[in-house]
Amino acid sequence: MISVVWLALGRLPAFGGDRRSIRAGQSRRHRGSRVIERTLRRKRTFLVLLALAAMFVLAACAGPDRLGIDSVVDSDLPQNALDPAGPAARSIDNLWWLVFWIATVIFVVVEAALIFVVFRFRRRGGTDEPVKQVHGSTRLEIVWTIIPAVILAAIAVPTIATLFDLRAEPAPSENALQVEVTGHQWWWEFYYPEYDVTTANELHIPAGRPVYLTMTSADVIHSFWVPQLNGKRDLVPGRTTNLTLEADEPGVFFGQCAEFCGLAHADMRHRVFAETEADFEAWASAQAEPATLPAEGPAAAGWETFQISCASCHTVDGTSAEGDFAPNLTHFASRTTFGGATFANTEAHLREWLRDPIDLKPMRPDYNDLEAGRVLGMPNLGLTEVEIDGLIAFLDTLE
Ligand code: HEC
Ligand SMILES: [Cu+2]
Repeated sequence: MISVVWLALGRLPAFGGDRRSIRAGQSRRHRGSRVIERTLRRKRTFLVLLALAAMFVLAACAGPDRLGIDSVVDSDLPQNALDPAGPAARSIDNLWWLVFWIATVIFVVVEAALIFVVFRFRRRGGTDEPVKQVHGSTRLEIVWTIIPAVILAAIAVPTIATLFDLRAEPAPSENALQVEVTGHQWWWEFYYPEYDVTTANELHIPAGRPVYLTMTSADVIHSFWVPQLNGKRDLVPGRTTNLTLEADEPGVFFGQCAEFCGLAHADMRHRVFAETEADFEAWASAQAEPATLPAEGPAAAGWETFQISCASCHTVDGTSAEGDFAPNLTHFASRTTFGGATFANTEAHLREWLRDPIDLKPMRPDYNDLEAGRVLGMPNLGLTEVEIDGLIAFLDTLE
């Protein structure tokens, strides 16, 4: 937004240096130029006002929490990278502050020198004598080349050290938990090979123990980012990349896809639930259990509908539903959110989702091609209210 304002100011000749040339022209061409200058000034005011208006409109984009998804955390800034909650994020934070303070000192020194020079050497007493020129001074040129070079070299040392530290795979002695992450347009798949557990959007990890993510993408480039736990790392189709997460204490940490990946990029979020070792083990072994199918009632009717309308895309472990194009729903009821961790997992949201998924989340299922392995969202399946009741009852059994 600031750059828009600058653009508005900079593009107009009636500002800064160009004004002088207009003045010069004015003496030559008199009234005509004065009219031009007035028009330009009006246009400039208009553009500045326009940029300010756009700033307020865009700032209003962060709307209220309509879907109730923020109730899990009690922070106004759940994605604050300056509030690190683990060793990797802390080392980034330390580096950030180091650079910040160095930059602050430079800023103060340069501005102080600037102000001093402006006042000390200002034009006095109406004399028009030219000031002493230092243009071409070799000594000055060398000094102001060496000083920044030394500063940059000094900053490079901790920066590069931190980069290598962050990239290092945890030592075997650290007993890292392995998780395979796949980015999809527009949701996250998490697979725990040790437990043979697949889940979506909500990553559970043991606190105080490193978690080594091995990541790839099923379609376009995504980027995994949980600001309180580590920096960003891209997920690239056809390649694997790695990232280590570690949380000091149990807690919930928010993240989101940090690389524009198409229509619903903004709704491709994730949550990390850091738990005590015991809670994590309990969670993992519950997730490893296959589903038990309901024998009767609306839930059983829901399972019938599921087999017809949903099983081509979704998997429910331990059943005939083995679709490989969408979030694994075996323990869907144990998740707090769905749809890229964008909607609280409540009956009301689920009903809206099943009536028309695109109404909740912008997706393009009209481009789906299951044969080619391309899925760009969940289609509107034209379900009746009775079918939806059954499906909700069925999904509710998947704990
Ligand atoms: C053409 C494939 C397809 C079919 C058929 C399909 N879905 Fe989906 N479904 C998806 C995709 C893709 C997503 C992920 C959407 C997203 O978040 O971007 C999804 C997400 C969901 C979610 C949210 C899961 C989560 O954890 O985020 C639920 C619940 C769901 N579908 C239920 C159903 C039900 C019930 C049916 C059958 C009536 C069904 N789906 C049919 C593709 C499909
Ligand atoms: Cu993405």
